Amino acid sequence: MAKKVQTTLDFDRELFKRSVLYNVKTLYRKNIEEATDQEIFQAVGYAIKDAIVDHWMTTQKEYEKKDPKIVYYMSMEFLMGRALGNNLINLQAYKAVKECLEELGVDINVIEDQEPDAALGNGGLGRLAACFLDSLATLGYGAYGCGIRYRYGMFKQKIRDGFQVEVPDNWLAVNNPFELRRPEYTKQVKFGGYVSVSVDENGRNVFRQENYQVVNAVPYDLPIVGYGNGIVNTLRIWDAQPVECFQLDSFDKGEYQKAVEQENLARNIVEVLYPNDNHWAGKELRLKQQYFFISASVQEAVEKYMRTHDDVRKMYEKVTFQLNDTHPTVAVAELMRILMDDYYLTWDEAWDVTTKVCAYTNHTIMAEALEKWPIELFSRLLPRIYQIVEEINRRFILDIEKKYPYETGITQEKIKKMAIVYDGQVKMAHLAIVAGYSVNGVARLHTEILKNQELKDFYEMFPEKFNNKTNGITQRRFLLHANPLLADWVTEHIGDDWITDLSKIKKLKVYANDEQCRQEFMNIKYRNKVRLAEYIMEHNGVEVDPRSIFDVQVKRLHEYKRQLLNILHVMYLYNQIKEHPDMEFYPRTFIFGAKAAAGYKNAKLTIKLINSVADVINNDESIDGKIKVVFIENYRVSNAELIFAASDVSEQISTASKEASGTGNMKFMLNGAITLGTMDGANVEIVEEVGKENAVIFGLSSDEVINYENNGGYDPMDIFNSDEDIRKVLMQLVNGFYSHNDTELFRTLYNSLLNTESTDKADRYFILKDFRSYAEAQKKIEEFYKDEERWAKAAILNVACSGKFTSDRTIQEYVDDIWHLDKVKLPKKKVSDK
Ligand code: 26W
Repeated sequence: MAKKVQTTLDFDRELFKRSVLYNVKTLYRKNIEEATDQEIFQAVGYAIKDAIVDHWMTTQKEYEKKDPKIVYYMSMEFLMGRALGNNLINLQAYKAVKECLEELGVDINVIEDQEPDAALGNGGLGRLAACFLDSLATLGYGAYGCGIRYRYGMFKQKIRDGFQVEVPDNWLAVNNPFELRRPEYTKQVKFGGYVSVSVDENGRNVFRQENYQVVNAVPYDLPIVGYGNGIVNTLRIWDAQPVECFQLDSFDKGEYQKAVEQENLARNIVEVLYPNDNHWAGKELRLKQQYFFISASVQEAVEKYMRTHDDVRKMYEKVTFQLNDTHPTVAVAELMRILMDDYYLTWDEAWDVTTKVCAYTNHTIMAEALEKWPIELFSRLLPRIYQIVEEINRRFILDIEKKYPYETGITQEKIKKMAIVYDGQVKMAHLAIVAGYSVNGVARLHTEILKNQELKDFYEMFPEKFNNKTNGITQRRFLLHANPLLADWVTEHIGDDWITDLSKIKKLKVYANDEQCRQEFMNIKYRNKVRLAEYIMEHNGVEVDPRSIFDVQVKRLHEYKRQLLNILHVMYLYNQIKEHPDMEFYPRTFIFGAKAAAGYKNAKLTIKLINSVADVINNDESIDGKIKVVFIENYRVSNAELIFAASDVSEQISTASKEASGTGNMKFMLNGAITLGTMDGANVEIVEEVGKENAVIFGLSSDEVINYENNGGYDPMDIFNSDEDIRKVLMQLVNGFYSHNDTELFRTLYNSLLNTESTDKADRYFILKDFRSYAEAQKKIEEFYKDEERWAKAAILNVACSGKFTSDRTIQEYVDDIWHLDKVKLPKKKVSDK
């Protein structure tokens, strides 16, 4: 008899192995020795999906029976990463499957590596959505993720000659064994045309969209497995299909044209994820994508509710929509449209439902990220939706006039700042705030900035809507799956409660004082560094020493995140070592990973700079390998899991006030890295939890930054003129030192820091202003690391104090304060032990 393994899945080892062999045979007419790794991945994927489907059906039946309130998490992005390993973890079947595969002569790591990442997102916002789905299922809340099944996800990044090259991510090229096509839930989505108004027999106005183009939205469901509780929720992503309308015998020229356009619309709409992070490009196709998945999702939500209820006016009792940033905000008007045009609710009735259903999360204060659609485009594409938005705006302006009557003298100013439609534009954030019953930021500091600066006027008008929900991450993926050595070590010491209740991890604190534990901990870190060093050797051909400090900055490339500050500091250190060859220096490996939006010049140039610096420094034998610089190609969820586990230093160095929260910072902390950061986003709360002696903080505060900004910036030339070391580094950008004597290659980076023409454009992100403080902080890191005992203590304390940053806590707060969902428990099944 095989060993007993605790799983919620009625996990039968023999059945699983038979199922894998059977799948290999029927899918590929091969036996397992003949099958490729990819084929075995497919076979394993289907075997696991089979097991999930039973739980999926049971869960959905239970939801039908209990009729709990559910949340629709509406998001343009879900950055799921790989599904296989995560599903096994949450089914509590990982170890059993690993052993079964071993018995079949198969290495589970090799099989996991066959799966392409589901990279349907850019960065933080998309990965947050994925963590939230994991937590919702684990906590037993009914939830749908609603999104788009992009044909091409986030581009794959290749580095050629140090430059980023974007390669299409054809993630569906082979086949996704976990997805389920649900054509029976197809919806029609209408674009363009015009709106006709007529009066029906009851004297009601009837609004009809005419002469429109229509696209079919076909859903694909992905299972979201809760940890150890048998719950399986659904991520529903929509594919676009042309409607069958070619009647070859009966069309005139106009119809033919329209049919071709319709088909093209369907073909284009879900083609590709826009690879912009924090930058709004205003593309027509992007608005089409937004309305496409929102219309389909809202239609489905209303229909689903009405299948088991009879009064749509009470929909808010059972349904809530969370809008993940403003990208899904057309949901507000789409819900109004359906309620009024299809269910004949009055405006006031529809508004009552809508404003009790929709809630909005803000993820950024970067001005260039704000969505403002030109009226011309918006009304042409979505004529009925635009009418509704206009009416919402008209009524909102009446409210403004009531709150700030004309005798106050500020009415016009308020209207100008707050109107939804103004100056030829539709402002999506304003629509989300006015129609939403909740507006939340994603870290305490971020929410305060929203209330006191960015959204001050709205806060004044609707103080009750504003609340904070500090982000979190799932420890199931980012510790249990990503770092099995540390996960096992934690469990050995404090038991496994932390997997579903991360607050328990504080029990680790006492072990920070235990010499043997510290050694065990550092040994695990070392082994994870070896694992990453092997990955770097394989992918970069660079040898790095796992005994050096692994100093890591991985995140999207953006000027406000200041990868440039990091690499300028590396250039400075290199100068120091060259000038003082005998100075004390603890070996350091600087690791970067980042994708730049395809059209973002300075970001792409920063990647080139990092690679150029790497080239020079890594090949300079005179420095004895004291510094290595590595740029990890194609940073994504799957290699992130390796990277966090192996990091000593977590670089979180955004200009204070700019990073809404950050979530990478939490993943590093959970894996025992020390934060080197500014007082920005969730760093503030990280330091609060772990204590400032266990992190290294530097730089301007967010108040100081905002102050400078309100007073026209500062003059970086003062620093350039007075600081010789900084000047030398800056000159190296334009004297060809890192560019084979090409003095122009990095000129725009140089100009972005110093542009002598106007001070307000120069160094917008306070890189030079913070440089010295950063360099000192880096020096502290070195001293800190050399004190092995203190470092190990601090690293363990970082793990032990990470409890707050689980997305389980975040989701519970959303449930308590915003969603008010009912928890569902499945009847416990007996665990089998075949
Ligand atoms: C319209 C273009 C665009 C695209 C993406 C604008 C804005 C975005 C996102 C809101 C950018 C984003 O991912 N923001 C990040 O959200 C994370 C989750 O809350 C935070 O942790 C990050 O600080 C924030 O930058």
